[in-house]
Order: sequence, then C-alpha cells, then structure tokens
Amino acid sequence: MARGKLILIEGLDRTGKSTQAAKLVESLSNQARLVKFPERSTPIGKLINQYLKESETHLADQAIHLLFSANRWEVAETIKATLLEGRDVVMDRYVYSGIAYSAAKAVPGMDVQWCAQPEKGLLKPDLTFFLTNSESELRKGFGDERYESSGFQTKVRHEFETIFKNYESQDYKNNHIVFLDTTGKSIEQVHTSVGSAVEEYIQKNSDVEEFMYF
Ligand code: NYM
Ligand code: MG
Repeated sequence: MARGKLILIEGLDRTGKSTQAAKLVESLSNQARLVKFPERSTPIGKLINQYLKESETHLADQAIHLLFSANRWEVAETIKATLLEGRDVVMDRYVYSGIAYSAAKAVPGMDVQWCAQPEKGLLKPDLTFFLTNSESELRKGFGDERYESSGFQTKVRHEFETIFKNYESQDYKNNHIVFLDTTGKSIEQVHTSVGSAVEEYIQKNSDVEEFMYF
C-alpha cells in the first residue's frame, strides 16, 4: 500500500489557512487526518496556548521557540504512523511558521539558521501551500492573541518571503511549493485551486514512497 501524502497549508494569520485545511481534509478520500500547529491539547501545547493568550505569561523568546518546535516533535511519530497507514495528513501551519514568527522578533542571535536547527529531522511536507492575502494585515478584527497586530504581521510576512525566496535551492529540492494569493477570492475559489493542485501532485507522484526530512 502506498503511503499517504503530507500536505501543508502555511501563511500569515487570517489568510484562510484553517478553513482551507479543513475543507481539503473533507475532500480527500482516504480518511485524511487534520493536524493543526500549535497542537494546543498536549502538555507543551497547553503552555504555548497560555503564552499566546495571556500577555502576562513571560517566556524567553528562545524558550517559546523551542516549545513550538517540541510541540511538533510531540506529534511527529503519530504523523508518520498515519502516513504509513496510507492516509494523507493535512497540516495547518508547521516548521515555516515556527521559523518566520520567531525570526520576526529580531532577537540577537536568533536568526533563521538558529530557528531552523531544532526542526532538523522532522518530516518535510510533500506539498506546501503558502497563502497570502494583501488585505490580511489591514483587516480589522485581529484576535487579541500575541503576534496578532498588523505591525508584527508585516515583519512575519518578510520572514516568510525570505524563507521561500530560496525555495529553488538545495534545501527545497523535491519540495513542491504552491504560492496562492487569496486576495478577493471566495473560500470556494481558493478551495478549488488547492484541490486541483493536490490532485495534480498526487497523480504525478503516486509512486513516491521515501520520506523527506528537514
Ligand atoms: N506560531 C505558530 C508560532 O509563533 N510558531 C509556531 O511554530 C507555530 C506553529 O502561533 N499567531 C504562532 C502563529 C500564530 C499563533 O497559531 C497561533 P494559530 O494558527 O492562530 O492557532
Ligand atoms: Mg491565529
């Protein structure tokens, strides 16, 4: 039996990631599984949730970065097991969010390389969507979680762009990335674009069995 595909939906806050990830999972046939990061229900996830929700919860920037990464490692084994069962896994955020949000803080020493280090060895997605929306930073109604301000989002967008600019380099070999601007598009329109890219990828790569790692 062929292994399932690991599909990632990435992007800034409020670009429609969670909606699209949920719709994609629904449309895939083989009991696909949705995994959202941060996974807030685990012991580390609860700490992350508290940090995001309560501005008085202080954690060093390095510490919270490592917790976000550890949260991925907490779930890593079950993701691989699900793929080996032949089921697809759709992730809502992953390594790239981890790097972009932390690097955007511009803490001395915490550059992209530093931020990427604890992610080494995690499974690389087979297919990554990067959602942008030119209105997302301007939109009203950002929640009141940490990081949810237009000033910080602009910095995060910068970091995402720097990360993905090098996507044709060795690091990104065999790593398929689809850039999707959702500005002015309906949920259904975006879903159709995502769905057809996934279908095309699966048709062309049905025989890919080996895993890729960061
Ligand atoms: N976030 C998410 C990080 O800073 N690092 C990470 O590794 C991940 C996965 O958490 N503003 C940030 C981005 C979001 C926040 O995510 C919560 P969401 O998708 O809004 O629940
Ligand atoms: Mg959010």
